[in-house]
Amino acid sequence: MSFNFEKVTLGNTFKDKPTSKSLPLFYKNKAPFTPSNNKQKRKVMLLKGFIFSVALYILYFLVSREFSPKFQILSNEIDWKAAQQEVRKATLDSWHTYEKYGWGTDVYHPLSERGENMGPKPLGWMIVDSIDTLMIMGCQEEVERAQKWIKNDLNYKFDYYVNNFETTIRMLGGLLSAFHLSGEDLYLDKAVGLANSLHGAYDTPSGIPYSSVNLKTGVGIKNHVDNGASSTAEAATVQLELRYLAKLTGEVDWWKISEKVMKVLESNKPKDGLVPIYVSTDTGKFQGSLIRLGSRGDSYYEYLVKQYLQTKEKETVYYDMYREAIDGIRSKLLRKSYPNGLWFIGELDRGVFSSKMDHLVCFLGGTLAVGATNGLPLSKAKEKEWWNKKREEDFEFGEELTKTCYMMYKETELGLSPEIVVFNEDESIERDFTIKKADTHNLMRPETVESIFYLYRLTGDLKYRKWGYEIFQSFMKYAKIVNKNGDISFASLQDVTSLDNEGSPKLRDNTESFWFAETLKYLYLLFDDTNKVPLDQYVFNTEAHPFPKFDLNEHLKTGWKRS
Ligand code: DMJ
Repeated sequence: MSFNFEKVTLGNTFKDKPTSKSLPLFYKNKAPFTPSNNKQKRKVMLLKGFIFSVALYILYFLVSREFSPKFQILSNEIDWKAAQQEVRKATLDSWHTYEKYGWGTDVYHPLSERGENMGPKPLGWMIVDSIDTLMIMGCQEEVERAQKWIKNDLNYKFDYYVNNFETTIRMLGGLLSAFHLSGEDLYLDKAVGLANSLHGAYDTPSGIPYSSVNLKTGVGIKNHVDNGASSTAEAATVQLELRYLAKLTGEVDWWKISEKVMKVLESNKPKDGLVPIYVSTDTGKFQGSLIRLGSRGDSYYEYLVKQYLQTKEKETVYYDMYREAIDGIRSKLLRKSYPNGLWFIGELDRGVFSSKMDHLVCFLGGTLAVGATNGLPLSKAKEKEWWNKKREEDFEFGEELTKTCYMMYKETELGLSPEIVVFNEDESIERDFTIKKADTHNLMRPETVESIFYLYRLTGDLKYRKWGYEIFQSFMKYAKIVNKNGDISFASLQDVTSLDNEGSPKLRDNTESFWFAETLKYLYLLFDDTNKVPLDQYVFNTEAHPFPKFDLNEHLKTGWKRS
């Protein structure tokens, strides 16, 4: 088999190299040296030496203030190529352990060293979600084994109910990007088979998909809880995948069913562009009043702007909806914590604000940044005629939110973020956020390193690489386990606020597939100097599977207008 790595390195113009903006001040402002005689020359040199030392000291002072003693090592030079190889090695080490003890199964338990399927047969949860990460990292042998497994052991026609959204973003998304990166028809064939099995989920009175669908019969079923409503984010986070499938196969139906969902959601005329997190499959009306950018709400906002980007900024209807939503988030959900003024996004229920923020919300920093620049480096975007104050503000918002998310790691005992924090606005309390006992876990989620990756790519500011490296180091220190045979795995953490009585991290017996699909991929790309997967040519789906942007045509174009 052959991989078309040409494709992933397309547009290899080193856009992510630091720009002059990120160079030290003394380097940028260096004046031409024109001494009139030797004595004067020596004086000038001495003076320069002095200024240089002072500048170095100030720089050192600022850097060591920024990074707490825990991360002091990072004030020294980091070899980014080596950092990238460290990420690749961590990926391969843990992948090999999965191959050894859990090969082919959907769920891997690293403590008990066993795999398990979710249904009667495997869905490829681990392998399909991870294969494009292995391709991007150039892990040829591992990809070959995964491809063989997909060819021989993966068949989506069996009697089992899957979650339509999760299966679409992870499995369909994984197969489509594997097809794009490798050019192997196998992946597209499997993607079409899977999409056909999922199709029944859209067969609802409103067009809003059911939460679950039977792979064999194609019959969709309503959510068992929440009055049968689907999550808004789940309904509105299948569009990138279905549109790309339509583009590749020419089957316009995929385009239409995904577009219909957006039209129905929009017909609710959400106030300030903010949507409640449940929607009825019968009526297409929102249910309840809880609004948040965490679970069940998050990727609705992400896919608004990404649908616009995917189609090379031609479908402005989605940008309009996004614009409205971001303005709504800014006016209704954005606040600053006390004492350090960290920008955070709270939740709203029946108009009542709560300062709780899920780690899941951390995707928004990167989305805001890439949405502001259309995937161009910030300096280039600023030269475009479409650059404006709103985009400038979005970018700043993205940077501030990403800083907050980084602080959610930096401020815990283990240097890893909890699942949820509660921000403080009370001036009598000297802590920016607190963590409830039930929320101290960390599933090795990607959202913060995802945003850090976007911001590094778009600004070239090395601070972002350093932040990403710190987080990676914390995973290496606390989530990594080595068994008696020397096999390495990474496990979710039960509690990022403390160690157990023996001084060891408290772990959960689970490795989420998004650890491979997203967290490790974004870290690898963060340290990449070759602009792999250029952001002006690709959109990442919400599970970090990259799809190329493409042109509309007479069949694939916006078929609706805002109500
Ligand atoms: C992933 O499956 C996706 O990133 C999704 O959008 C949100 N949750 C997980 C990762 O945290």
